[in-house]
Amino acid sequence: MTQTRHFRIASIPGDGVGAEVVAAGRSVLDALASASSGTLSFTWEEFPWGSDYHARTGKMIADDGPELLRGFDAVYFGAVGWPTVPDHVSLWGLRLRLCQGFDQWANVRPVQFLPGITSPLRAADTTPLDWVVVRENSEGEYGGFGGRNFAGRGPGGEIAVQSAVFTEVGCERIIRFAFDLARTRERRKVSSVTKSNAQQYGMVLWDEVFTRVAADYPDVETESVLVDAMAAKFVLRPEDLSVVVASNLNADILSDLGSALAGSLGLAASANLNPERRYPSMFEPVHGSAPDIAGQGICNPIGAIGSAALMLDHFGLSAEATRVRTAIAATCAAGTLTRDVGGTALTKDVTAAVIDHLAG
Ligand code: GGG
Repeated sequence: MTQTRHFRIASIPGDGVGAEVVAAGRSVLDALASASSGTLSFTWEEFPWGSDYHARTGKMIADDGPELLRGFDAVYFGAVGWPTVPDHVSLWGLRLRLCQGFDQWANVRPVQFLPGITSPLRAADTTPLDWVVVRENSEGEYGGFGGRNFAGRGPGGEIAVQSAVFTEVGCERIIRFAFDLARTRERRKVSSVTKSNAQQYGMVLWDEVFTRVAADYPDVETESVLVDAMAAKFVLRPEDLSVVVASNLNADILSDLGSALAGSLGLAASANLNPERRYPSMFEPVHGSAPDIAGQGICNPIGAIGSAALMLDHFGLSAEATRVRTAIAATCAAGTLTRDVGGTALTKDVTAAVIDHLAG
């Protein structure tokens, strides 16, 4: 008898276009379940946290929010950020609170060139490129350490300190994660990114850990590249990349660059993983809340649908994840594209096309 695989997903649409793209990803997964003849099912519970919730309560998430989420198989997240709440308050109050609270220390951000989409780098019909940015997601520049000091200083004399924290354990686990991921890819290569010539403590520790860990993976090619040089390499020699591992801030910036080079930030998917599975992992498009286009039905749902595919991978449903990715590629190849990638299709058109292509 075939077993039904059932997953409970907490959805947090968040702010702006978050609601539109989460609805899109959710309907793709529901379509997959409907077509599974009862062998796959998802139940969803939606949580209304974000900047509107902040306007009503003064908080981005309910006090017992993390506790409520703990029992779910995954969290599916939209976007955070709205002009009514300072960005550092909304980010720390929701996304970073969940990532750090659930020890989602590995943020996986694939950079994928899709058929039918012209990138600033290359024509739509050239061989597609893909690489993965692995972002340290728990410490580094986003550790939250620092402060502002007014003491004894007059106007214009304030000092603010923002410390980056690098622990040997934190560096080692993300670097090993990157090497393990490289072993699953055709090109077994890890590029480590720091700015250790200028940041001589934490990033030198990162470099040392990278060299030590690399010795355990003699079958994997390696390189250590400064972040400024890596930004240039993304543009000039992207075909030389496979897995790029970097600190929280550097990988945040590089992954946005990668998705822009692939055609649009709206295409980029991500997974915030707690690899030990002690806590739920969280899946979200890389893009933010896009207040300029929110509510118009024109945002690109591909990043969120790709994030749903990463969630399927996490559930061990790799065949289903591949089906979703194949349907995304077919949708783009057929020219059903939103405005950000040169088309005129609406969010709902792209979503419906992906669902149609699921059938093969
Ligand atoms: N869906 C991702 C999102 O809402 N990102 C907003 C943002 O500013 N993120 C910064 C970060 O990734 O740390």
